[in-house]
Amino acid sequence: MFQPQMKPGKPFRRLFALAVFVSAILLARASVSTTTVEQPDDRVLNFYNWSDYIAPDTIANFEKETGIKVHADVFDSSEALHVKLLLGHSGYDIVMSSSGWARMQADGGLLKPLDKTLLPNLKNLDPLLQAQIAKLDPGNKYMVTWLWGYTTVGINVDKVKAALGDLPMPDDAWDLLFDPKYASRLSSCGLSFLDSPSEVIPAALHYLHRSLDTTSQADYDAVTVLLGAVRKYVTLFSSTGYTNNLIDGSLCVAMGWSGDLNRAQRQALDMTYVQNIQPLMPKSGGIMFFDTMVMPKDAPHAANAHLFMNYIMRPEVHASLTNKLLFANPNLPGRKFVTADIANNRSIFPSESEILAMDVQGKVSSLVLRLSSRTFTKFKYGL
Ligand code: N2P
Repeated sequence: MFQPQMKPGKPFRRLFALAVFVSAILLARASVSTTTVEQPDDRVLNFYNWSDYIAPDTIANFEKETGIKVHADVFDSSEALHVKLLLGHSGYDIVMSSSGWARMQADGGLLKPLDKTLLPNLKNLDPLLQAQIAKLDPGNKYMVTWLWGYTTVGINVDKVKAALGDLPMPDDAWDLLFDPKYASRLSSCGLSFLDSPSEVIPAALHYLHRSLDTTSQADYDAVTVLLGAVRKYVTLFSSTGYTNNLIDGSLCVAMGWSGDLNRAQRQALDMTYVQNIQPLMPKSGGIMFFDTMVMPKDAPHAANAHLFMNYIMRPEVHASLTNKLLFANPNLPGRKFVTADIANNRSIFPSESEILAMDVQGKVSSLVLRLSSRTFTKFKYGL
């Protein structure tokens, strides 16, 4: 049916005026959200962190002091965080990204650079570690290190000894997970892997003495063969619950993170049926990671994000994270607030030679992501 063309009569003019008005408001709001100037009632900070990765009083003390309300959500893998950032409009002001991922995210325009004038406590961070991070983040433009640690193997000493029987412990702890000779015996007392490509694949590449940043299909094929040979012995894929399973005795060997395994060891000592849990330091080295606070490009409360980061870098606050979580921190004047038994524990603060033996992942690329996620899916689901 023929529709008469709308003439710019009175109703149309009113509609047009309304549209201009609405777009002006939207534009004004957009410009507020891209600057660090906040309204006095914007007393909010949206924070996206790994599970079990903050002390109980960290947020409460910040809220009390600043009147800023912190909304905290958690994730369990770098992949999950990356998807949130790619989709955009997450609403988060600070997210906890491991350095190799954060580099890729900065290159992809997903992050907002720091305003260092708002971060005077950066002076507290160990210059050697800052230099290390600067290899990925030149000029330390985007990342503020929260904590660092390494991926390794944790065991229940008695159960592993019993399950191995006449087989002595291997020279290199990674053998417990990657060599079928050991894994086949340990399956009976529970053997778990972390549940994400970006944790399992680098450890497997390291075990095979390949570069963690490789994009060669042959290297991923070798990983597929390695993992395929132990798949039937894996009883659990977990990045959170594995510590409880070690503590309750339903797991005897787990790929896990240094601080989480150290906490499991301590918690187990408080139980009625004590499980003797031990985080091991593989002779060939663990996989080192730096978890860093970064701001998404569209962080709505950037000024509050800076306040929070500066608060974390206070010596006592950074030390309290380490005291609670048993992961190392980069804060030099904070060292004296770290309890002596933690500061002297080599599985929390490894020796220089242990650090030198470790592998660190460089910048993650989309090709590495594709290759490792395909390889991990084959491993986990046999696809
Ligand atoms: C703690 C999470 C450790 C983070 N549960 C590993 N990058």
